[in-house]
Amino acid sequence: MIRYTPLTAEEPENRTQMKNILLIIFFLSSALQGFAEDGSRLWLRADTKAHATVAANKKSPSIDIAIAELQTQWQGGKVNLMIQKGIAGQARNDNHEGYTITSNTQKEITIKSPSEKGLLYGAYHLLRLQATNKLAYPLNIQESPKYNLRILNHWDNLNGTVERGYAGHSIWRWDELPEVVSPRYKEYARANASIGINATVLNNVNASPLILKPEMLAKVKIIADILRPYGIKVFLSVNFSSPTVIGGLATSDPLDKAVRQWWKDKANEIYKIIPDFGGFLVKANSEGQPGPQDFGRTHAEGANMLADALKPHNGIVMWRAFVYNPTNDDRAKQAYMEFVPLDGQFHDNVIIQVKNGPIDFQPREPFSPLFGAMKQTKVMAELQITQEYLGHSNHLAFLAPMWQEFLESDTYANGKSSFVANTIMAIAGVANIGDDTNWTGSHLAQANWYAFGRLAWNPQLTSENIADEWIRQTFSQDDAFVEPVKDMMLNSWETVINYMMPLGLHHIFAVGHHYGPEPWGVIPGGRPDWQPWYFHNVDTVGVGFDRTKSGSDAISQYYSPLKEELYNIHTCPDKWLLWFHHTPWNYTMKSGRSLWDELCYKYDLGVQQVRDFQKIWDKQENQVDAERFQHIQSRLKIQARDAVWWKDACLLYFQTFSRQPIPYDIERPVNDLDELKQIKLKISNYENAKR
Ligand code: GCW
Repeated sequence: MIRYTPLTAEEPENRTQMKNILLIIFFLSSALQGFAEDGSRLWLRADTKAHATVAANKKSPSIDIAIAELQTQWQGGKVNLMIQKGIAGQARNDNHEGYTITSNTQKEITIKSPSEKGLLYGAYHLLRLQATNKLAYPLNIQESPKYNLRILNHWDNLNGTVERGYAGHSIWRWDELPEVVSPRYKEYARANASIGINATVLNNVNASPLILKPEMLAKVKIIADILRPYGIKVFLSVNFSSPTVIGGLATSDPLDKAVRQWWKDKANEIYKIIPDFGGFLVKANSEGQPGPQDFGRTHAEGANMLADALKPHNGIVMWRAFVYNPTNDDRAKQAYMEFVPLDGQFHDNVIIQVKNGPIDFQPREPFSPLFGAMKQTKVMAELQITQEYLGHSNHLAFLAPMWQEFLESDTYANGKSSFVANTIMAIAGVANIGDDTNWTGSHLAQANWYAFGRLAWNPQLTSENIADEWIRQTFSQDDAFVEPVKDMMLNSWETVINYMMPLGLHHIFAVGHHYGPEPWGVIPGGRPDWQPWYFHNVDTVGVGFDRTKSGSDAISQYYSPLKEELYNIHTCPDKWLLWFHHTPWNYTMKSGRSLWDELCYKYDLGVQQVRDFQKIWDKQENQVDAERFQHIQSRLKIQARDAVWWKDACLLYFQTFSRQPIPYDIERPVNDLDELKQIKLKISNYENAKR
């Protein structure tokens, strides 16, 4: 018999009993459903009640973290952490971040690395194996990252907004720093370290010169101090006009002596307070940002000036190749035209940061021809984790398959097989992180942060593997949950492409917010290369951008034999057809259908796939806590509505040119084109779309 203790002596016994019964019912029901979950713990949700024995042959802040993580979470026997120079094989890399994990028995495990950071990574590896049920003894693991620099780029402004951020405000509280230090900085560092991210750029590439003021640097220092033991270096985006704007100089010309001195002094000032500062990220002469061309100088002259200032401190410059001007030349060609002639002119601490595709983070792009083209220059890839063009944090789009398609693309540089992954020496990802409790605006978008880190460490990991790991750590080990959810995630990127921009269509977004469809969009007086028609070129003959010799000939920037494959409309892969060819409506596709019919089927398929996601997810109701279940369910509803919006808008608009019926076996439009044209979402570059 259960006896209830009265809450207070004064309360009548039956009321107290009633209260207690209610309390018990509440606890029982939350235990049955699992506790309410807000996503704040990301994929780091292991039980922390272990009391493991951990020994180390050195003491340091990073090793202390490794010890604490293992002590509280490791359920097996003793773990030895050993700094050891010259460990073997694959665990070696220039950065000394590799490690080995070995065991004879479950009772004793040894993690070795030449560096403290390597031991920390090894500890997280071991805990990941435990959290995903993948421990298999004896352990004999050798790991080292493919790239030495695995860096997040925050597009966070000093006023707390995040450009193309869909997870609330910036996590960096500049107004409170340096006095008030948010606990989130440490949680952020820990999450990144657990997946091998080792650097971060704190502020937007559309950079305010004010970031370099002494009072801001004092705040940056606090963040750098917190991230350091987690093996994360801090970088800053800088504005090329800083010498003029905050230094009071008459010019910011990179060949001017006083300007060069200003940057040297600034670098010295930074390194005095942040001795391991990483360096600068620069967006120059792009979308209105200042740059060396304002003074008749080249990108190389601009980058080298900054590189010279950073060089004595071992700092680097990441100089972005995202440049394009309203000229007569195809926007897709411009970065290559600008940068290839400069090959060989950049100093060795400059890395050119190139977006994965030649335009701008579209749902799907072929790789940028700059990869493999610069033989004497260091090149790194820039991926976009935040879903600027993939439905913001409303739509499910697991991006590992996109990044993998990119990294595995063969550039054929130098006339031989040469994958993108081997042409680059670092990877950056534009962060999808904000101050929302769940960090990324939606629970499922956390998987993209996770996948970025894992792929930057090892680009050969499969998307399936990454999704599996993430789901098991974040939600559940139960295969009945893991398998369908993994399937849904793995199909989600292609699904978004299907209902937004199949067959190589690109940039037909509503101008400005990049969320909904506006293939008809016109910005009166605006740049041609910001208008959707520039990209789809629809007419009564067909649709698509002609990048063959009869058009812009952007294809010529690729190597043989890829070039020939792309020139030929019959061998050009369907997924890029309308990227490279203005294709007639009646062109017979590989499926045997006409282009028009194929387009209709693709859009329809996208809609059906999202409906399937809803079914898959709704079935999981008993497998997952109510809070996350409902959150994801509501996001999928938005996605399903948006998919229909996209399908109807694009098909009804393109139909006014194709003048053919939408095949009768697919779902009929439920909207009218004129009504769809009236939709004007009022969203800025700084918020998630609400509809
Ligand atoms: O994708 C575009 C975005 C801009 C962004 C720019 C860039 C930071 O729409 O918001 O600016 O790319 O990458 O510089």
